[in-house]
Amino acid sequence: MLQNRFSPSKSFFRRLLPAAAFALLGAQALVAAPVPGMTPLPKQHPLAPKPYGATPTEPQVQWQRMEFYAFTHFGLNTFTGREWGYGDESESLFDPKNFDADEIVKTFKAGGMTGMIYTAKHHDGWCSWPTKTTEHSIKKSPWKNGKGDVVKEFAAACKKHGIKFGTYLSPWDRNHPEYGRDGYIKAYYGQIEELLTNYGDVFEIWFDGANGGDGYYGGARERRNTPGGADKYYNFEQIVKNIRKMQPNCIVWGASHYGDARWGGSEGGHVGYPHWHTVGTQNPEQTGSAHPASCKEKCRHVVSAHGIRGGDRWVPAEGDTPINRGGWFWHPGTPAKSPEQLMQVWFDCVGRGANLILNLAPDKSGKLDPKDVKALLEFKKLRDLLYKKDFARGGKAESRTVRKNLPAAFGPQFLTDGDPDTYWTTNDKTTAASAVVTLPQKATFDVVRVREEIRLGQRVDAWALDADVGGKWQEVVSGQTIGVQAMLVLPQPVTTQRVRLRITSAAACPCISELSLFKLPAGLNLKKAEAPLMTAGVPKTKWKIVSAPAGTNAKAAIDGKADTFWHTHMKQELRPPQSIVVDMGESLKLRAFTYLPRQDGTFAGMTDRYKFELSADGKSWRQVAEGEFGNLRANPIEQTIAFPPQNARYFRFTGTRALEKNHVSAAEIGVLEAK
Ligand code: FUL
Repeated sequence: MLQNRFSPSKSFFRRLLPAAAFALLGAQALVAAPVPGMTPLPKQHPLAPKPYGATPTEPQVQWQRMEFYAFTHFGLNTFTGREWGYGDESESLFDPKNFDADEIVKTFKAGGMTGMIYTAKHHDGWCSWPTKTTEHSIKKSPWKNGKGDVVKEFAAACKKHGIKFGTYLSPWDRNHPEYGRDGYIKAYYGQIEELLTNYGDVFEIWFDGANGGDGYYGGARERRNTPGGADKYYNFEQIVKNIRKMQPNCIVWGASHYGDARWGGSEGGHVGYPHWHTVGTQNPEQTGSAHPASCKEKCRHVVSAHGIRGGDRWVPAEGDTPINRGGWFWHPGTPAKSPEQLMQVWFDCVGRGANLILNLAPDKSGKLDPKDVKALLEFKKLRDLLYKKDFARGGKAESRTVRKNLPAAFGPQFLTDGDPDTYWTTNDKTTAASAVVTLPQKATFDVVRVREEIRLGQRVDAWALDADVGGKWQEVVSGQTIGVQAMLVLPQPVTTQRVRLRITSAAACPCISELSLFKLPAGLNLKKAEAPLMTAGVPKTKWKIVSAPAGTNAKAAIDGKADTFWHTHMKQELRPPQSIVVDMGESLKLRAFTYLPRQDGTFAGMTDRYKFELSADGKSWRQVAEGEFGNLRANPIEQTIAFPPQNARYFRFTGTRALEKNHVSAAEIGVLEAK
């Protein structure tokens, strides 16, 4: 059959004949220039529509098809229970007695993941491979007598099990004495080079946007920034050029707008809808990476989540989230997200055209948490059930609107052939069109998935699906953007044998590669939003506020409700430090306290540095913990801070610094008893 694509895998001729011979046969003979190490994508038909706006590179197209892979946070934080190490942690902490990269990667594969990204270095600066660039590395750790290399073991396991390996190398380094100066840049470039030249193919490298702040910095213990901004300090433009030479297929995540992939705008995994794969590089407010004074954090989040319609650069989103509700690194006893919630994330991420990177973190022994593994495998089962049958596949598709009257090349039959490289398209001036699909059998479905041929750009603004119900067309769902895919859940299941896809608005003639219909697994209840995790600690029934700044709603910090919060911004801001003192009504042996940041999506007064004190009588106090809640801005989840078990009747929580503005807030403060 003549097609608008040339399919190397399907064509036996391709192996036998040179391209010129195909031209004579009249098929789409031209083979795309192969990208080293990648199966080439078919070349476009000579009469295909011209690309609209920004388009993906070939590695981006291949990457956007990976859909789902693992994130693995594993390092010194695993042993300290922190989310952001300060940089002064001892290398001797890293000793995971039962670490087995093979077993972990096998689990990822069993979970349907197509790759993994390992945090080779997190913000604490500890390198999990024997780098030449710093002494703060695995060489000084007792694991394997300092001869170990976690990067090497993960890379080898991925190769063995046939999934792709990627890495995360934090630009912010809270250990390095030269951080914030030129000396660090040299070391950092060296680290990139080591990771990209010594471990085989790396499909993606992450340049995290968390940058600058206080840290150990070789003993200076001070606050350091990135002079001139992160872009300038690291020179991401240069970094990306270097990477292209070392690994041309490697997807660069972040790196300002020089990279190939962007953050999805939340650490809940979901991305925005409508969802554009493009961003604007000409206006700092449209890059989704920088946050200049004019573009506050919110603007960054919105652009990351939604992209920019008609943006000049293809920088698709990746939604990231930990499977465990305790954070990115392993924390004892914290629960996993439910498979139902993971399914909702799937729809709100992959179903909007983004890739999903789901974190599973090994514990201190080096093993994945069984709760996380169970959730991953149940999540896989649900996806298998969802995708078990595409009711549209093989259906007969018809349309009056076919490009150049060449149905063999551009007809709607490609909608149901299961091949993402073939597509139905129209004449250039047509921006609204419809196609009717008669399903092989009458079917009941409640999920529709549509895909655009993204190599020609992202074109569609609006579409709808109609079902033939008793001989009449009835709209059952409508969507906005499509891109790589748009997968929507219908308000209720529909039974029919005929559907009509209507593209109602597009910036250029639509190029639609697939239409699929699925049925949600029986009994599945998608969970829109899960209540924030609040550990059931000591019951608060006997608790009384002893003191708090006058006029502040201190009770909101101990009312057991996540949606109310105490804050010290009354008529004017009460600058930190600000404290709250609680009488628990009895003496208890305590081992930890919990802090739930405000959950209303804003950062004013969100406390990222704290002090925690205990007292038997409410008069004499001893400090049991002091420090930082890491990563609150991107992931404002409950924080659990452990301290040596001890008796107390009173506690005093003090917020000593706020993320934004100048006051202190808390949605909830709790304590955990020692057994
Ligand atoms: C964030 C980091 O600050 C977190 O610790 C984590 O690594 C997450 C994936 O990215 O920006």
